[in-house]
Formats: sequence, structure tokens, C-alpha cells
Amino acid sequence: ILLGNCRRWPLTYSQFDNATMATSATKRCLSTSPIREPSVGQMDVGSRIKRVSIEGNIAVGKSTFARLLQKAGQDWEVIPEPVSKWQNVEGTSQTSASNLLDMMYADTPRWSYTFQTFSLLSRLRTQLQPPPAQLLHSSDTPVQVYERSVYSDRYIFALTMFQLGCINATEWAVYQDWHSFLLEQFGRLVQLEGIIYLRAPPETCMTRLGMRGREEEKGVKLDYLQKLHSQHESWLIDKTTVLHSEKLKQLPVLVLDAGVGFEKDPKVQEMLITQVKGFFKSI
Ligand code: UDP
Ligand code: DCM
Ligand code: MG
Repeated sequence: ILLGNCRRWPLTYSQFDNATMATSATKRCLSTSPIREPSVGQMDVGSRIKRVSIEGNIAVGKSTFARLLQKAGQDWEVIPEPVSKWQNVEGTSQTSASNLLDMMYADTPRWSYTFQTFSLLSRLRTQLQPPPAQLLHSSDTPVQVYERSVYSDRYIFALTMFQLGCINATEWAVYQDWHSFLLEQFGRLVQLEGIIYLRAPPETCMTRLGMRGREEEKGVKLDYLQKLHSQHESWLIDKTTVLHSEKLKQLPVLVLDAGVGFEKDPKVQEMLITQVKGFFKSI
């Protein structure tokens, strides 16, 4: 059990390894066709803009860092993760609003697929908002900085939930089909030029998660953060994650040490932001 109040957590990691190795359905799911890249002719008018995502474990400090970055310059626009939308899914005339983040942590196998579908959809919708005209006019090198991306949705969270058995093989196949289709249709508008990886030990993230005190995450265990940490390392450092986009495989990654507390240390902040500015110039 990785999440304290998860009612039905079906597999441990070792069970997962055996189970996935055994099923041909899994193999089929893992070998979905590559995402078709947009052609040059399809590039949007705002293609002058660069897009970068900030990736990292839960509570590593992405939002905190994004706020600091926003204060440090006007050549970029930070787009936060739409967590509040996940905490308050609009109802209809017959139904009231619901907290899907809470539902997902309370009964992970029941709600993970729904959660991952909705987080992908809401993120895409948020990131597809056109950049403010002011950003395009006032900067020669405008950058949109996303807090996480459609790639971490798939290759960190949805994949982990599949590996833990909280998304089953059919749900995983359907999710990947949706993901690939949505990226074929809209991917060029959210395509990244680089990734900033805020890296810290899972133990540090656990402490920060406790300090933040988000009610829905009260049952999150260190085990789960360790698993998410390994998933980030496989994707961004070891490059062993199976990706379905050639462009994604080649993306430059800036690794920032977020293990050192930066929130209250102007010197560390300055050092990190200088690295980011250099990175923006280099991509
Ligand atoms: N935090 C901290 N030191 C840092 C960065 C963040 O103590 O150097 C705290 C921050 O105040 C918050 C928690 O860690 O209470 C999680 O940060 P954030 O919400 O930015 O994390 P995210 O989930 O967006 O990565
Ligand atoms: N989350 C998730 N799946 C995603 C994206 C986010 O389960 N595809 C969860 C992890 C956190 C919360 O949403 O509990 C928001 O992430 P963070 O606190 O890292 O910003
Ligand atoms: Mg955040």
C-alpha cells in the first residue's frame, strides 16, 4: 500500500514486474505507434515563441520556482498546473461539483484513469490559450513556461499508475490512443523546446509535501514519491523510458538541484535563475 487511504491497491511493485512481463496485452499497450510529428508547414503563427516545461516530483517546488521566475523577468510567461480544476470539476444542472484529485487518492484504482484523462484534457486546454499579445510584442525571445506537460502526464503519472496496476491494460491502451491522437491534432501548439528538471531526493519532497498540507495528499507515502522520482530519472537522466516522439527524445534538459532549499535563499534563487536564463538563450 503506497497511499495510506487507498481502498483497493492491487499490486506491489514486484507483483507488477511479474504481471506485466506475463501479459501480452501489456506488450501490445507498450508498443503503440509513434506520435506523428507536425510538418514545418503546420507550424503556427506564434512559432517564434519558445515553450519550456518545469518537471519534477510532487512538492519539489515547481510552483514556488515558477513564481520566482515570473518575478525575475518579463520575457516569459508562466502557466501554472490547473490543480484547482481537478479539485473542483464542474457539475451539471443535475450534479454538484466534485473533487477528482481527492477521489483519485481515496480510491486510486477506481479513479486513476478518469483523473489522468481529465488532467491531460484540462492541461491541454490551459496550455492552448494564446500567449498574451504583450509577451509577443515586448520580447524578442518570448518563452512560455509550463508547469509540467502532457509528456509528464503520460510518461510519469499515467505510466506509473499503469505499472502499479491502478490503470488496467485496457484503460492504458485507451489512454495512449487518446494521448497520441490529441498530440497529433494539437501537439504543435504546445510543443516544447526544452525541459527544466527540478531534481531533489524524494525524502525532501515528502517533507515539503507535508509542509504544504494539501488535504487530498495526506495519504501519500514516501514509496510513491520514490517511484515517481525513479520515473523522472528514467525519462530525463537515464533516457530509458520508451517515448513515442522522436522530437521528445532529443529535447535539451536543464537539471537544477532543488534539494537545496531555494524558497528563502536569494543567493540560491539567483544562481538557479541565471542557469535558466542561459538555458532559454541556448535553445
Ligand atoms: N518549499 C520549500 N523550500 C523550497 C521550495 C518549496 O520549503 O525551496 C515548499 C513550499 O513552500 C511548499 C512546498 O515546498 O509548501 C511545495 O512547493 P510547491 O507547491 O512549489 O511544489 P510543486 O508541487 O509545485 O512542485
Ligand atoms: N497529479 C497526478 N497526475 C498527473 C498530474 C498531477 O496524479 N498527471 C497529481 C500529483 C499531485 C497533484 O496532482 O498530487 C499536483 O501536482 P504537484 O503538487 O506536483 O503540482
Ligand atoms: Mg505546483
